[in-house]
Amino acid sequence: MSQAATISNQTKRWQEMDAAHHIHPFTTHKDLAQSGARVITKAKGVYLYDSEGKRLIDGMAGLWCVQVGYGREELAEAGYKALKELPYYNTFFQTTHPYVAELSQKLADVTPKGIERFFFANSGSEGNDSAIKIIRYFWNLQGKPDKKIIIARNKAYHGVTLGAASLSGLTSMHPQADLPLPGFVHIACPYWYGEGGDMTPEAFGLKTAKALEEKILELGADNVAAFVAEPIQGAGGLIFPPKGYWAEIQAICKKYDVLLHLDEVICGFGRTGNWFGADTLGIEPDMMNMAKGLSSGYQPIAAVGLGKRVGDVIFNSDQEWSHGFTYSGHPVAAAVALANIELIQKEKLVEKAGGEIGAHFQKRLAELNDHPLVGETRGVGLLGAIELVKNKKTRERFAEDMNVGMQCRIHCFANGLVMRAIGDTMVLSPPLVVSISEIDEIFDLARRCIDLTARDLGIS
Ligand code: PXG
Repeated sequence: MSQAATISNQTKRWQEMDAAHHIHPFTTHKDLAQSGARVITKAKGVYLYDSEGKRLIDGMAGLWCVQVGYGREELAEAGYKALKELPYYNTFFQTTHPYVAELSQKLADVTPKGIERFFFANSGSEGNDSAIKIIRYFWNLQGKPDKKIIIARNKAYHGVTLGAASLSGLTSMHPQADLPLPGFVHIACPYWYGEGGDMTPEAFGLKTAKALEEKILELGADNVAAFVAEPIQGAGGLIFPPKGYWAEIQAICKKYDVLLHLDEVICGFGRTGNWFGADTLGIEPDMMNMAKGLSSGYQPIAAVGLGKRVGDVIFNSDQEWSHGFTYSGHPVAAAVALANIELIQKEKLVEKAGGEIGAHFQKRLAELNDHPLVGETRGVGLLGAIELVKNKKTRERFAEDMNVGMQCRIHCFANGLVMRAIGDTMVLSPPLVVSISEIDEIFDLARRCIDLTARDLGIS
């Protein structure tokens, strides 16, 4: 992403300050210092603008989060009003405020049936860490203190705090901090395209679901507290569970009295064409985690939703629950989240993602299957993945060190499209406000960039 000699002095100054003093998430800083960070200065609708005035169409809604698009007055005004009226107060010590009370009620309305009570945190990671503590506390209150092991999946992404990173199954995250912590184990995920071999997707899905039962039996059901999973795995490569997978997983959880905690951080708030991934996939979780689309990324806020079983035990306890953040249910974040959900409802963004807009996105995505570099596309609603492969028939991959996905991503940036590369899987997750013509622009650019990648590789 070299921006070389022509960049302005202002951009250079920002890049220098940044290189000298800013530690970026998930970044190789040596490489960044050489190339200089791209400086994004403003955004509107589905478009980003950098400090050099270059326009990019944001095929990723930021980091899978800007459901309502950029620059929405309604959210800015809701935040401004709260900043003026109640810029801060906490929800500790028997206190509340209108913003968090109304947001809790709204979440009870839009989340799957049975999810009734909400704890607020400031990020998806904190939400999952809070969920882990809730799970442990629940079993302690139930008089089953041995029921503590949490099972998650390979390639899962649940965040970066010690607990959330321990849940995560992206193993590259673990060694730097000596993770996972004790008590977290991982099983196979239903990544049929990459790991399913000769099996049908359904048979492979069933096999990977049965891996949960095998692990529970190996550990002893009396020691297993919960299974934690994203409805559709996001940052691990957009992995869609084959038909039957979730039904089997839920039956296993019930059979062995293992709680099901669903991580809806990416799938929530319309992304899959329904309010939640649980709705799209027919999942009835005991509890769930939300962030990202909850505020469309306009404010840092997350929520852990509890169903009756877990919620009742904690609510009916005589003990104080010893957990909470200074900013749990922050008034400004809560006001913006509430305005965001109201806007999603008013503009029928969930219905659009599940209807005409989502259908057009999926049609354009599927058209890429004719490309010689594309092994498979998969998607639902406004989520889409494009697997770049060496051999379409055998599903053979390019060598990892060829960084084909990264090459494609570089072409995307150069051509004005933000498309994420997860290994050699290209991912799209645009704002839910995306129009038909903007979807066309995204896919026209995506095809051009995949063409350019194929040309680099000498494939036609
Ligand atoms: N759960 C899921 C399912 C996520 O996708 C988190 C938890 C953690 O949320 P916070 O707010 O703590 O980041 C996430 C976050 C990527 C990417 O490039 C994905 C995430 C975050 C950053 C980058 O795919 N997902």
